[in-house]
Amino acid sequence: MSYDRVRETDPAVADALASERERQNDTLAMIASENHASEAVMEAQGSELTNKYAEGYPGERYYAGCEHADTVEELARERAKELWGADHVNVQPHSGTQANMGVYLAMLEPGDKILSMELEHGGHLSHGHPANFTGKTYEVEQYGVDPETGYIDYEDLAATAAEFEPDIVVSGYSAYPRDIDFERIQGVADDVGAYHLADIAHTTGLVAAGVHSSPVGVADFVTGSTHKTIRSGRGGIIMCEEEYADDVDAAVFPGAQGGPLMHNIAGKAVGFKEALEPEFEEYAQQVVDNARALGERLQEHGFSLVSGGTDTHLVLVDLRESHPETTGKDAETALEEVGIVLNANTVPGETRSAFNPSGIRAGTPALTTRGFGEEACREVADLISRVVDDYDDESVKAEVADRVDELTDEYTLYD
Ligand code: DSN
Repeated sequence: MSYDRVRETDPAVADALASERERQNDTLAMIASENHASEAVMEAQGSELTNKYAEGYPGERYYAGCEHADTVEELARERAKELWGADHVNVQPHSGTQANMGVYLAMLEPGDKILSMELEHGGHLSHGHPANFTGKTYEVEQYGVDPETGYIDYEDLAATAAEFEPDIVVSGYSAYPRDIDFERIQGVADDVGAYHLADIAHTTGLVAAGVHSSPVGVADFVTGSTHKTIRSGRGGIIMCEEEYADDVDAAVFPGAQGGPLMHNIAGKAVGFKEALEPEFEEYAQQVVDNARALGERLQEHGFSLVSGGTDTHLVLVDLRESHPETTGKDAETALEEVGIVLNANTVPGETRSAFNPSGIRAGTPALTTRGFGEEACREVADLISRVVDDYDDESVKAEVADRVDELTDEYTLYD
């Protein structure tokens, strides 16, 4: 995109947009929740549908002139059903958090009980954090991973559920590198008469491609965001069985949202079409293979991975053993200086703070989109190791930055 018309109106924003494109082209995006959408998805998101109000659902809108909005939303819904095998889909949530809000609003009353994973063990703000509306509206109890293994402690989860008697059990995580036994968590929820919400925000693409276990048809509700591993337009999605469809739809609109972001729904439809192509399965498998290669090479360099590895698109590095004096922020800052963009992250048993935690989280969805394979990801692990080992050494950082430049030139992204 040229941004010529933005430039005529607003050079300051045009400069920022062009600079952001350069930033994405010239750096390695390893924030596990990020990806690079196709030009087709971005074009759809920038379409005239940004102008259209379409409160309601296809065929039942509150405004005139919605025929093309209906076409787009129907396509997004039908493609989502095919991708994930869902009975009912709502593609209107503005984000993953708003998708979760839709389910809570549909099924819970204020004061009801949520059982979810602790944030520092890989959970999410919208699963009941005190700073989030969920923590303020509902009673929350949390479970975690086994501190020794880094895997979900399913027995502890069952025991906590029996004692707490939640109304809803939340699974699906933001920094958990392992596959999830959704059947077992559904069993826990069934035993205590609770609903089960599986939030697959991070793994939507892996689940759609069959390279991660699917909660669809297992959990009562499945939510996700649509711009992470599934690489479509930005926003959220809810999937459920037909029996909950009316409640969920009413909770999203008019319960939690007004007019849907139809331009984003167009981006979702286009991205879902791309994900239905056979190449997407190869992409998703490569994301996981790349994360494994990255993690194994980091381990060869002495880094400690939470759970000892990964089954997904991300690795969670606990720096405390290998680099006890280095915080996650130290590593994040130094790596950003060389063009490797990832995030500091809490780790199970965190001994620092959420703002300056002891770990880093690194994901491979965006690198894989620009063509990285396992050998290139092993090299990225080498580069990360060099920088974290000597993050004050300017000559090391300069050498690594040069190599990042070469890699971004070799694996091109946007024109
Ligand atoms: N911000 C996302 C992440 O990085 O995991 C979750 O919403």
